[in-house]
Amino acid sequence: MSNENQTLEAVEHIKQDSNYLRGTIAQELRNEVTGSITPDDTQLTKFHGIYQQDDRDLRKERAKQKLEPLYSFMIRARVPGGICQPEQWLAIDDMADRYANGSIRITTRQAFQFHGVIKGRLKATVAAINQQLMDTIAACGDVNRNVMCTANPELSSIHQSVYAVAQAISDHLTPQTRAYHEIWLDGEQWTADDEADHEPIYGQTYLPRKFKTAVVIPPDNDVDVLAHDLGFVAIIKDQQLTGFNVTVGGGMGTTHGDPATFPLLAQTLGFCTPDQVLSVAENIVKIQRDHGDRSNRKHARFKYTVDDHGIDWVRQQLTSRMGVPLADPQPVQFTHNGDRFGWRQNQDGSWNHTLYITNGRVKDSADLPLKQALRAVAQVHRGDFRLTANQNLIIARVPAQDKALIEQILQHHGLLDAHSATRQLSMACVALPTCTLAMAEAERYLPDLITQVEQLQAKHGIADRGVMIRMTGCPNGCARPFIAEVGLVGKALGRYNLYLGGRPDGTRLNQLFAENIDEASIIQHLDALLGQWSQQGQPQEPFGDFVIRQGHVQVVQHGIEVHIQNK
Ligand code: SRM
Ligand code: SF4
Repeated sequence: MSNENQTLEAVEHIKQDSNYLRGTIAQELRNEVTGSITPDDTQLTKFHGIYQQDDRDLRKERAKQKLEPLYSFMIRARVPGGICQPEQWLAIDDMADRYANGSIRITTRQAFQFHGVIKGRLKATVAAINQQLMDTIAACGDVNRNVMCTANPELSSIHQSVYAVAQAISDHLTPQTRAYHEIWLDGEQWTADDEADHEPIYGQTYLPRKFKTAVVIPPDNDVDVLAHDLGFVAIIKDQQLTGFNVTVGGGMGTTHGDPATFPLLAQTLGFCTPDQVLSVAENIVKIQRDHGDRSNRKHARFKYTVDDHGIDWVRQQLTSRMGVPLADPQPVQFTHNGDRFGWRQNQDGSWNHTLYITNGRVKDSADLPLKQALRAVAQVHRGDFRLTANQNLIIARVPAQDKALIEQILQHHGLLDAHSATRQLSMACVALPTCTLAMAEAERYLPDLITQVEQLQAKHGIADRGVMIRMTGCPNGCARPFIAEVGLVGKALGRYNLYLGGRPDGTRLNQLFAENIDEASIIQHLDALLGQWSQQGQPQEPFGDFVIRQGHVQVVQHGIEVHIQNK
């Protein structure tokens, strides 16, 4: 392997010494002296879908009182392709109250998150998730994460077969270690006499970094396939799935002020048939396992492996590992990366209703009993639910005879209120108070900022037009801000970098327009730009295209240009 002579990152040693992700997690869970776990186990629990956090709103106050931070854990449950059954929804709803902070978070990768789980409840929560035929292993960590799949298209046999591919990739790339069952599900305990565990795909040190896969059905690009390490773009001819274009090397995460880090869009590698998909996925993962940079986690994502070696090198590697080359890619066109809201009918006569969920947070508030409403829906719903990659929820496959009942429940709870197109397109990551890496607010702030943008749009007579605004509390890019028409990326409390120029189909990176600005300045810039768009924009011209045509930002050819301000 080409990693052998590198000075390894500390995490590599932790993985190596962990006995396939066991570490001392089991013992730590029994340690009642502290609400936290050891730093090494903190790294390892990520592979089990668990992040140690503390309430950042209370950090200073607790330090003043000489108390340890108020530790709790975030647990992420994988939901491949975002499909979940009503019984599972009811169980998730119950778990949120029983074990966590009462809210459910739908993530930008079609998974569920619970926040505020205390150490003593971790095991019961993971066990409860598994009882519902979901799991948390590989929801985080240096492995392939929850596999995404287009949620949008009206249900058809094509969607079913594409979804089956996403599920198969997910199963194929799930770590095999028995540690998960031992620690969380009281599975048979490993003893030193046992034959060693093994990981046929990953090996003992797993991947150099997280790895993300998405499957998409054009023309929708709701999963933002080009932001992924590995993508499968379904090619459909005469209502038949003929195969997939394979894309590699996308990713969003960057570090402020470090020009060696940048977002990248994935490039197309070739075309594979449905029966080649698992071999492609496995071998791409193995290329990254063997050639990813284990000496520098900031340079360890597959996007850098692809960028450093070039796409032809990746092609050669894949061909030599598979024994056959991929075919030439097929032409593809994406039209949109948002969701389709409201009622839409499926080919079989059943219905889907897509609900806008503010930043994916499902909870009850004084003005919107959202969690109650969805519980009431789940109690009568005979289809399923789909979590979208835009943090929204589809009540899917509603039999025609149940449509009025579901509508009545939604109406009764105030969920049919209209939202502006801009709000429906918006996304914010979690950020404060739970995210340890947040530099600024996102989820708790974006809704208010959108209200101000709505006022600007109304003032300029363009209230009905949608602008895709995505906000993150730091440059890690969890709400994929670098492909938004307007990206706001946290720099410090109350201050953001403003990026402009993404395309509303997820196929173009944006570029830095203004750095480290506060709310007044954000509003001032958007006021001027939206005013120009209303006056000088061509009919149907997206805002992202307009700002480029006007020269406010440039078309970015390579991710390295994203942070270069176009003066
Ligand atoms: Fe993320 C780390 C939340 C999607 C890039 N992300 C984190 C952590 C776990 C913070 C940490 O490491 O301590 C955040 C937990 C916050 C909390 O309190 O819940 C976090 N990421 C999220 C979620 C929940 C955002 C959301 O609002 O939905 C998303 C969970 C997805 C899931 O279900 O698996 C989430 N994260 C993403 C995405 C979007 C995507 O994958 O489509 C990205 C950008 C794409 C990419 O990976 O390049 C993303 N998250 C990161 C990074 C930067 C990775 C990098 O390459 O540099 C980090 C930090 C890291 O890994 O070191 C990070
Ligand atoms: Fe946290 Fe940054 Fe991700 Fe937001 S983008 S959830 S602040 S890591």
